[in-house]
Amino acid sequence: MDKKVVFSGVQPSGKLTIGNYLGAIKNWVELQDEYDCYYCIVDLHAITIPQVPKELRRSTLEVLALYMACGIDPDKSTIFIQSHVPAHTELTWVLNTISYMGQLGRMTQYKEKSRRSEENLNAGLFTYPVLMAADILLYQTDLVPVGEDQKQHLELARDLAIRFNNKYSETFKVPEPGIKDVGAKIMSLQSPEAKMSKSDADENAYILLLDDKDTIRRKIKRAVTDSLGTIAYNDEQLGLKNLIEIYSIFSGEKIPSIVNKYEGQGYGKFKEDLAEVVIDGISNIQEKYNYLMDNKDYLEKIYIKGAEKAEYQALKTLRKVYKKVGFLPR
Ligand code: AQP
Repeated sequence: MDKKVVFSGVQPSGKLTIGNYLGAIKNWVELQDEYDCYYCIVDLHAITIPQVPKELRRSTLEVLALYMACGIDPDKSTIFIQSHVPAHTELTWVLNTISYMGQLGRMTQYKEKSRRSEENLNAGLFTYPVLMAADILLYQTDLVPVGEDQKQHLELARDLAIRFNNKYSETFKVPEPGIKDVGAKIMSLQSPEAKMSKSDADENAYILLLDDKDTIRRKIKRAVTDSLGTIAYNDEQLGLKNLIEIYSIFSGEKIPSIVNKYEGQGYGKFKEDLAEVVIDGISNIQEKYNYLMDNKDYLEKIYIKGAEKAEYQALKTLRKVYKKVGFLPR
């Protein structure tokens, strides 16, 4: 029997945070044996925000190396760069024609990013979720492992699949979201009511997968907590709640056991230990990453092979779509 399909991606729009890792990539690794996985570096999405071309090229390679350093195995999963498979933009065009302006205007990420990008309020920001739907639907995806912030976009991908199927007959699989209970929304270390984001202007708000040990210790020490001074896991102590979740996922220790262990102690000791847990959790990734970045020829082979495999699958779906909408075959 054919394996079910997984698709997910990360934008090469800056260094990856532990939010990207805990909310997405770490979960991807666990799916590789059971599913046919497509893991994409979504560079077409990244240019909806101004990028420096030279840095975008470098970031794309860095994200590829980070995927592999985190445990994505190119022998098991297809790793590729979005712009290398033109079917993504071609399907986007078709899906644009069945997307409603009203629904796109209600997307939270569009509202937030357009507020932050007033001088660059481009149409790409608006149609970003349609491109994301195309990414997913091209591979007849069953499951999309993402963080909580992508839930609304995934809902749109499902709507578009159903709308197209109803209009033209069964064509797309309707994908399911794969969102974990813990770790799906790692919060900013400086404003724990906002999500940790790699494009945050305040670098103390996030921990990067490539931060060095002292930087990690410093950022965790400075993380905003509260004045209650007691270790507890609840919604009144959002900063602490976030730190406890990070501790739990990296260490594998259950949340009640962590709270028990630090009960009666101040935040200082907990933060010190948390820093070491995070450092421990990512030092292996950093080592592998450095090795891979010294082997760019190898990385190139991986993304060329990945694009070939992805394109083969993507074109199967695109041909079907073109036929259904009435395009004459070449
Ligand atoms: N804070 C987070 N907690 C849990 N999961 C997260 N993800 C992102 N931030 C968190 C998940 O990471 C995957 C890739 O995200 P992306 O790079 O495509 O875009 P994003 O969601 O917009 O992430 P950032 O870090 O906030 O990027 P910028 O700052 O460039 O916009 C997704 O599965 C996402 O859910």
